[in-house]
Amino acid sequence: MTDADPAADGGVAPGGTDPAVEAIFDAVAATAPEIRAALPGRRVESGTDNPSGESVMAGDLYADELLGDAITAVDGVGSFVSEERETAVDAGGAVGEADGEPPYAVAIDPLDGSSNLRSNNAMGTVVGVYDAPLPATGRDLVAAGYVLYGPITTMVVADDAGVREEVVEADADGSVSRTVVEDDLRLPDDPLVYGFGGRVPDWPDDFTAYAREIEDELKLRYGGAMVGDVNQVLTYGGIFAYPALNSAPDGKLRLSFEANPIAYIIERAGGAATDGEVDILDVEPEGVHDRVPLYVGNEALIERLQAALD
Ligand code: AHM
Ligand code: MG
Repeated sequence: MTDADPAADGGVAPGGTDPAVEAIFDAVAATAPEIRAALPGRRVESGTDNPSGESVMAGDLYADELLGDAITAVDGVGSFVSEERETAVDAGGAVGEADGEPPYAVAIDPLDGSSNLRSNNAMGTVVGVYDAPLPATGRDLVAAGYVLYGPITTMVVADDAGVREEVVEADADGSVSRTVVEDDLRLPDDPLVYGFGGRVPDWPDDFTAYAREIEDELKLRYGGAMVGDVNQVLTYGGIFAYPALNSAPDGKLRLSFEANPIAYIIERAGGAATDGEVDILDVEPEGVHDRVPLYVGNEALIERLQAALD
């Protein structure tokens, strides 16, 4: 396990987080160096499709198995769902019996941006901890986070107490340490960067008109992995979107595994998140693999976007 395991000694995690929630992020952090080390040999397609109909890379499968084992072993996890799995794994508990109390339902995107495996660019793991059976709205999140496999492995964790960034490192003795490097992440007031997914001819006209304005004001930062691109926005301020497309009105990203956790993090950091009409956290899901357009960033930029799409 990790050096920082508040559940082990009964202590309270930074920010007063529930020890069960902290144990979930301990499990995610403990897995990260192993996932990272396994990537060089897993840059090929696995030959299978996921429930969203997308080709699964060998790295996706490996990360999914490792994280599934680690998260379902945590006391306080009642259910586990993954972008790569059709159905939920029952981890031994009825989720949602009391607000803000375990057992929790944990939703993950094991390797976000895995098409970047071949080109060796950033990727991540996205985690949402819900206190209601899934599918649920983002209002049922009690915490969310992501690991960013960049030049440095970092983990961003958000809960009621705020948003913090940690460096995750494998130590020589095989343990994994979490070192808080930012304990109160806030979006900077003056936004600097933007990143929009999808092909421009596939953008609806109203979004294109908004994008033309933003291109004049901010600098483009788009790397093809939501986690990497959102981390740019969290660091420098700005807006990330995977918009509704003419060919895909619900966009590409998945509500439970991607949009909700990212919206929760950005909102806790002082920003805003919308599907173009309502706050992402209020979007009512029909199924756990639902897709949703996602626009996140500084509040003023999201307000302008919503006005542009009205
Ligand atoms: P994935 O989880 O299957 O990798 O898909 C999600 C990724 C996001 O990280 C990224 O924002 C988007 O898909 C990129 O899509 P595209 O390749 O269409 O630009
Ligand atoms: Mg993804």
